[in-house]
Amino acid sequence: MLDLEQLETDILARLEAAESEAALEEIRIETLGKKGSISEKMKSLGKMTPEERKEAGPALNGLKTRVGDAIAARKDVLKAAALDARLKAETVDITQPVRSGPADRGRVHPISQVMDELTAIFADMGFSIAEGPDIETDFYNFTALNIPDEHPARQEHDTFYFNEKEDGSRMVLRTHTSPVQIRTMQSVTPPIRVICPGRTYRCDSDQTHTPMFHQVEGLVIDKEANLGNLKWTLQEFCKTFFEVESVEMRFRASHFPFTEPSMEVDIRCERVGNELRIGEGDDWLEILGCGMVHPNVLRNCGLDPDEVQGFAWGIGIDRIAMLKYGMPDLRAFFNADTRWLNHYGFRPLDLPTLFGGLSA
Ligand code: 2U9
Repeated sequence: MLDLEQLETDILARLEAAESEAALEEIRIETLGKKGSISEKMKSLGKMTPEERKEAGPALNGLKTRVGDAIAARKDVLKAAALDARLKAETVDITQPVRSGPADRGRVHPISQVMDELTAIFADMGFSIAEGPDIETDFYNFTALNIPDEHPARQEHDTFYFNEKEDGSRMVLRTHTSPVQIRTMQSVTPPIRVICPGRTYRCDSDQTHTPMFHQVEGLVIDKEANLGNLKWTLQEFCKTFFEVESVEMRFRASHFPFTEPSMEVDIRCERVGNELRIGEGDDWLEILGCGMVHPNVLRNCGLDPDEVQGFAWGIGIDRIAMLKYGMPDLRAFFNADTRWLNHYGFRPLDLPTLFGGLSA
């Protein structure tokens, strides 16, 4: 039996020295494989006398089991060591700065920023936000708004017309967002408090006009909505939007077909070098138009002017964005110049809110 003890000692020593799973597999085949040293010895059991077999059988079986166990144990050790080495090699240095992603590099366009600000301000006052199509019928863009055929306002608006349809009608690119308020009045029972931000189009292009521009219009319809409510709403809006304690506003009589009376509104301001200060100074700046909704407009939407009344206003978004953020040239808004956007744009995750700050 001595040779079995020697064999076992040799095999266990080899296993202890094996440094890889491949080396272990080699030893397994050489010992327990079909032609392995232990298997060969098992085959010789058949040629032994019963007495010899009685002693050699259990000894060989014991050896086979111990070698099998030793291979499995060594395999576990090698696996654990390999995992250890991998974990050490793959450690993450959490002191490294986070790699920048699209959310850090991208910028929100100032117009989108201002639209988000307007939405936050008016939503806080209880207004809904409504949107509508850019391509409109003549009825929604003009007729319903008390601008009948041949009315000079149709020319004043420098309208983009589509080709005539078979019935002689022509679709238009909306010249204001007012059609959205018409659709709202047709579908919502008063009281109504809604703002309609969006793209508008007029055939006009110079340093202060682009053929596509943005407006936000507001509409309130209720039993007793009045000029006092309109004034308060616009004053609150201006203070919050320009982020100042107080604003002084001047309401000048004007004329729009869809409102009566109609007003243009200026706010007090001061120019210091290139900077514009809102709320103080000796200068005035026109920022919006407004008025009480014309009774004809209410009638055109199926409302009774003896039952309800309302007020409305319109603001050029591009213009108030320029005033608030000091961008000198309107045309740069639409040039898609990433250097301009990197300079004037806003971080995508800094959403404007009233509690967190509009432009902080
Ligand atoms: C309905 C009834 C009335 C919206 C109004 C203005 C006055 C106005 C201009 C501001 C700058 C257009 O972008 S701008 O050039 N808008 O002066 N807008 S009242 O009145 C409405 C709208 C809808 C149903």
